[in-house]
Amino acid sequence: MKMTFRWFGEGNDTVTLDQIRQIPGVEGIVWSLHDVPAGDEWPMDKILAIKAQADRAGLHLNVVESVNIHEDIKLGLPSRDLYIENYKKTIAKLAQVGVKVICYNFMPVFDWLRTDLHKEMADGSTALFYEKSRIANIAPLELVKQINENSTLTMPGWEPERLAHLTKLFEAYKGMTEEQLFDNAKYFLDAIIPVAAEHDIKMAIHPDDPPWPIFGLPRIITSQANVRRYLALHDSPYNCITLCSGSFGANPANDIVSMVHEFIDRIPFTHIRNVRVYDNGDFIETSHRTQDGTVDIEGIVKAYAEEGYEGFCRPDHGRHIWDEQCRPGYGLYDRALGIMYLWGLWDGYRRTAAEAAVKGSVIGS
Ligand code: DNO
Ligand code: MN
Repeated sequence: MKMTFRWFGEGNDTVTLDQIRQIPGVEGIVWSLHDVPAGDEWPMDKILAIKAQADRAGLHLNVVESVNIHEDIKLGLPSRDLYIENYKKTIAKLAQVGVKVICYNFMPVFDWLRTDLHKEMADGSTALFYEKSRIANIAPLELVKQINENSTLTMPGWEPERLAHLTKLFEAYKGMTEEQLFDNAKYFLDAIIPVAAEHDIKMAIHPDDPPWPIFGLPRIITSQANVRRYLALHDSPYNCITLCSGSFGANPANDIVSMVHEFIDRIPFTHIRNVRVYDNGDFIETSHRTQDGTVDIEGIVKAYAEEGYEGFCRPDHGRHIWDEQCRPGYGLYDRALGIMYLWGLWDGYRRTAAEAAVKGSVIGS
């Protein structure tokens, strides 16, 4: 398992590369060009600028998260071909700086969604929170207004310039079914995966977060069965997933340990984080520790250790602790603590797996 850390770029992140390089075992950053609109070809000079910064800190650039997909691709409009061509050109450029995995998502209109970015927990820390009934009873624009009032940074996909087009976008998606979204995904994969393969870059789709439809918009990367179907849309070792335990874990019916075992060859990148899901369907993003939430983090890391996982990993969102002022979910402290917990589990389970292998070979001989 190769540890990485998400970094939003200079001036766009409160965490510095010098801090990231001091977290034990972190070898690379998970990065993106956050100021390039979805659908545009990424400019090489901007890519090289990040490369120079990462090189100075001794961190690699192997994982990009995300190269976002233009809505016209998800909508299946004729204009999608232009955006797909741009995507291919971006893939070729990313290969030049050593990128091996591109994380992306196929969620209509919104990326991950929460109703409160600073929900106070019993210990005084704050965390990202999702209140199910609130989503059911509110118009998206009203919700985003309320959330943004309490935070200087918005959720991805909720930027003010984008929200201006929201009404039109909702019109465009009206009546779209899961089946149609799968069809549009297949069109995208059929065009992109051969190019990704040619450049030895794995395309790793992130699950929908939360993993169910919101505001009447379809969502497809929600369950083990749907992942299986997605991987079969274009069957190639380059058509992969980013296994995010927190996103899938928001639905307790998802068995993530089983997903690790089933999809291991198609998981070049994993996000490991915990959530606590309540009986009414609300959830809060807790510390990474198993006992603090409802996701079996121990079981998940054990499954990776048993499989001899060699892919990239990052802690996902963390709480805001020790008065840290940071991008919601992306502070330094709680994510660094999360990494140390993951390493503790990993080292323990790897040793057990190695000892079992030795014992097995002695008995077998
Ligand atoms: C949620 C996060 C997301 C993720 C994007 C990927 O669990 O990891 O912000 O980065 O949805 O495109
Ligand atoms: Mn994630």
